[in-house]
Amino acid sequence: MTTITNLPQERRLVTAIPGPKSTEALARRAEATSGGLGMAIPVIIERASDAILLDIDGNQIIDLGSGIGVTNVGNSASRVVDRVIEQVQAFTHTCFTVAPYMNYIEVCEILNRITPGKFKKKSLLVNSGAEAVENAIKIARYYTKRPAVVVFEHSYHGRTNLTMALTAKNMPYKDGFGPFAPEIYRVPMPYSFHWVGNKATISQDALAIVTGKIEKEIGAHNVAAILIEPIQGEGGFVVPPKGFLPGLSKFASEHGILFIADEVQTGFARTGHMFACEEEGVEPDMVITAKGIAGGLPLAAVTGRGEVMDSVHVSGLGGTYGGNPVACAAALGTLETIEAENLVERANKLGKILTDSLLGLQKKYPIIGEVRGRGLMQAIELVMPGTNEPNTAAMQKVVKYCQSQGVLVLTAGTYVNVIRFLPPIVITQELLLDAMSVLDDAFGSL
Ligand code: PLZ
Repeated sequence: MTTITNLPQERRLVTAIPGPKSTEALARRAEATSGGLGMAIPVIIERASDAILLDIDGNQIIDLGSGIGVTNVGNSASRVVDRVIEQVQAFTHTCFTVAPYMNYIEVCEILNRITPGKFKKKSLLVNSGAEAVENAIKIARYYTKRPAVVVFEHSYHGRTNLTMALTAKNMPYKDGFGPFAPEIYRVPMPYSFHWVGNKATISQDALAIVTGKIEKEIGAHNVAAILIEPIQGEGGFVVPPKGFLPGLSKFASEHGILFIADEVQTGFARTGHMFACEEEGVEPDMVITAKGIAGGLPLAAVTGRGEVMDSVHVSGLGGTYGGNPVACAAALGTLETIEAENLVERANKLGKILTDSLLGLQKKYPIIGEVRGRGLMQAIELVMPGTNEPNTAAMQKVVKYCQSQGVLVLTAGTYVNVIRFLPPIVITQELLLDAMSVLDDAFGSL
């Protein structure tokens, strides 16, 4: 059914970046769109397939960002496109809470089955990661009848009022946008690269600090939920030390606190598991998903214990577009692709190649302070050699160089010194290695 012709999976530059057509179009962008919007690469995209973005000047750019961890199955993946076309021709919208339809139910059935946790689960579909986080907190407060929510340093959960409060970093997310929602308590995150204590005992030490704060400063009986990203995304791909998440989840269940995993960036095969919590067998009471769920169409979900998800009164949850049928069709195509193309396994296999490349670069270039992450969610943190002091200037130069050579990489990090790699999981090995050789040249050019 698909009529699109896929782009050859190769990097090709025919103009400078940005080329003349993009330059002209970007002037219109500046004139027409809010100045509050950022831009990672200064080009205008005409089409894309798998891991290649084609700009309006004819440049083919390697995508190592997947639109921030969204197009895990590749851009315009054929199963997604086919199902979307079919759905859009059938009907585009009824509102699930007005007149329900099957693919919303099917997506929920799959989420209930594939998210971690061997217990009865139910799901709610919404439009964005932030909206899913908002709903998870609403439901957790309703179920527990408690007000407080515990979140972590370096966390990112969204840009709405509640999720800004949950997000750690001031600039650019929060500065000037307050006042923020109350009853949010931030606790330390075991970020080993910057941990000042003993790194050998970081997991136990951090757990002791976090649980101590919850008991002494908040009162565990006041806490509705502990909300955490199993690998922090925007914060700089901070991987919690082994034992931390299981310890936290155990503490939560001992105190009637719901353990909520924000798998918005880590979900859907990204880290070499379907969900990052699986790495240590953690079974959250609620899992929040978005991004990779629907191959680029706006969809997000809250999946949780049946009794928690059912505790809310009828019509207490909803929204006009949540679980839109076209987005649900895309999700079914996405989930089918992940399974059919063994993308969990592929994220592991390519992840090893990525780790090897990055560790190789670290040996050559001492400004790479740390290589971390799992599967195809990995990052390098740039420092002043021999220290853990952030090197933002080097990060900016490397990113700019990569762009000029047709490689799109994203940045991250509380200290603005992390380059992250989130390629589509379907990226070819050749393309990934080509991008790594450009990255090598970028460091060489410093
Ligand atoms: N939770 C863990 O990573 C979105 C933000 C991009 P939305 N991260 C990308 C930007 O600059 O706005 C994210 C996330 C985690 C929640 C969210 C929020 O998801 O779909 O962007 O609302």
